[in-house]
Amino acid sequence: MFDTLTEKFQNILKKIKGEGSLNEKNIQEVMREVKIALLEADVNFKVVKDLVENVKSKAIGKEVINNLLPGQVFIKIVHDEIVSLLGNAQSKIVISPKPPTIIMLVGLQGVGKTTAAGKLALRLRKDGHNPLLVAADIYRPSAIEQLNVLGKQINIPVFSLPDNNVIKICTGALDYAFSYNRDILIIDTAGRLHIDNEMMIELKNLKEALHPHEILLVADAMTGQEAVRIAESFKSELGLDGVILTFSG
Ligand SMILES: Nc1nc2c(ncn2[C@@H]2O[C@H](COP(=O)(O)OP(=O)(O)O)[C@@H](O)[C@H]2O)c(=O)[nH]1
Ligand SMILES: [Mg+2]
Repeated sequence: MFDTLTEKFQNILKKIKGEGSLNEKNIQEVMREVKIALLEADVNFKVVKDLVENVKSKAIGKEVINNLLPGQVFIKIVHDEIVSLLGNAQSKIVISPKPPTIIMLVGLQGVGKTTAAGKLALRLRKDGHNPLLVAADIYRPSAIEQLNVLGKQINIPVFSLPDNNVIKICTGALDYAFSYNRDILIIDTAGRLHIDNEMMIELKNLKEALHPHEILLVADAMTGQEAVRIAESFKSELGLDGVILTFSG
């Protein structure tokens, strides 16, 4: 999603870079294109409206008009607004002072949980941690194997048990982490095609048993407003500490 958006913005910005001067009229035109691009990317209408208003008033306020490099000033204003729209605040994963830190990855089937588990493990290892991947997706026969293969590729241990009780698997993983000094558990949970009660109950039980430090939702950014709806649902049912967006496009 953001790739197409970035491309569209680049084209729009190229156009205004070429303008000798900017005036209220061409600012209006550019902002109309920015607005269409954002709406096509399924960004919430109200968010788009606010962004366009902010940029317009800042552009005029900062005297983009008559500036020697109007395009540059304007580009910076638009850029800053988009960064703030997508979220300025960078929050780090909370690492528990008492290891192991437990991170639960949740989300619907096929959104990229297992892949994200691997990426997260790599990132945390770079930061000096010793993560352990935990195979808690017990319904699809290939899911455990997929995590095992991934773990081998990136040389990070994977904990699994031939058991159909996810709580047992995860407490087993905790014991393993204590014994082998793994300071972070990344739990790859099972998703479903749609939000269903059974999945939520399983996740709630797991949460109650493990007291995870972080519950992160993995969602597909390509699904736009649908991803927002899913996030809201997980947030109210289970509670979320963060979201990992994947891009299937
Ligand atoms: N293009 C793209 N594909 C992804 C991304 N994350 C995962 N995938 C692919 O999406 C498919 C499902 O991913 P997987 O991690 O198995 O999803 P899970 O069912 O939620 O565990 C796999 O074919 C992945 O290679 C991503 O960020 N971008
Ligand atoms: Mg998976």
